[in-house]
Amino acid sequence: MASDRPRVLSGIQPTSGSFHLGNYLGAVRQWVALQESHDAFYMVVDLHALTIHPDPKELRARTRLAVAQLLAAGLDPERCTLFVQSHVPEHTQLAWIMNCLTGFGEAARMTQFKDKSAKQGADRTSVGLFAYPILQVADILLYQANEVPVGEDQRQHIELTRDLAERFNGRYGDTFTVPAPYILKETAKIYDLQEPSIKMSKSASAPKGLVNLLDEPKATAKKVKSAVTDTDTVVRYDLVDKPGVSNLLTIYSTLTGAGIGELEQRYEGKGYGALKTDLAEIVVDFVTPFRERTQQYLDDPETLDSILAKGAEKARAVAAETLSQAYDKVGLLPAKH
Ligand code: ATP
Ligand code: LTN
Repeated sequence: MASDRPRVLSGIQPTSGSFHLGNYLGAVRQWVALQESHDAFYMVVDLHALTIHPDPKELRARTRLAVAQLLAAGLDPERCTLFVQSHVPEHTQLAWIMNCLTGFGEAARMTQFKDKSAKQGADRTSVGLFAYPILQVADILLYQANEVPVGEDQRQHIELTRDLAERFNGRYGDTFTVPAPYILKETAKIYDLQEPSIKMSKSASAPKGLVNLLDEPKATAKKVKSAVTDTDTVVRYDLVDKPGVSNLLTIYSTLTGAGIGELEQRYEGKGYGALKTDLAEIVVDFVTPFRERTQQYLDDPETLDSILAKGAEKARAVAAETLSQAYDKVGLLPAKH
């Protein structure tokens, strides 16, 4: 593998029966592109998923499903390292070191934690949810990643990663690469089709606002056609005054490669109906083969398992090396074999 390439690393949770359009356009699409130019590590973060107490059978099934969807989206195990987080025990080991380096107040300021714990109430919020971003820090630092391709909602967690890498390096000597977020401006935040002021999200969106890639394509077409726009009729990109239309233009532009300006011209005088009808067809043309490919991977669990076994082996080689450096730096006594 070309180790002179810059390294990228990212992860996705197996917490849903399907990826949604926000996951794909905001993150996974970039993962696919970056495997051509970078030394790429991608994982399904099953340990992070435990913070929402999934049913054990469902978690196992969704972990496989997430891998199948990543392959269907275009990840190629010959071009990237694809693995499951819990197959590499070094993640939780480095997480402990990072826990000890993080201030309580610092962790309490993470906005995703604040939002989620406020929704659930303090009694139902686990220490795991509190420490979630710190496990993510360990995920990234273990691989000495230069860049982390994610959506805008993850920016604060990458900031924390940078802070902890610098703190560790300052205290114990240079050990970790300080990573940068890789967030594409155009697709950093895909919005809910019904409530274009909030991000499309598996946990916060109502079904009509959420496009799941594995849904029945006909139902998806209907959702796109009934997306909320505004009372005007002009197709123009304007996130402040026309968030609904702008979101549709972003999705259209990213899936087809057409520029936003070009689309504004194409739909001049035609109104929102034409835009939505065409976009519905574009989305259906995208999800239909995606569903088929996902199913094919699911139908062949042996191939899936062998991809994951190779991925874990490659990941572990890197992770174990970093962990042993970190253990040594903080002063843990090495075990003699
Ligand atoms: P939740 O909202 O329930 O926390 P999610 O729908 O954001 O979950 P995740 O599994 O947390 O899904 O996200 C996986 C990746 O997809 C992350 O990189 C995240 O930034 C990105 N992502 C999620 N939703 C969007 C969105 N609406 N627009 C752009 N990127 C997104
Ligand atoms: N919190 C991330 C998932 C995640 C991640 C990572 C992303 C866990 N570990 C490491 C990038 C790098 C999310 O998408 N909700």
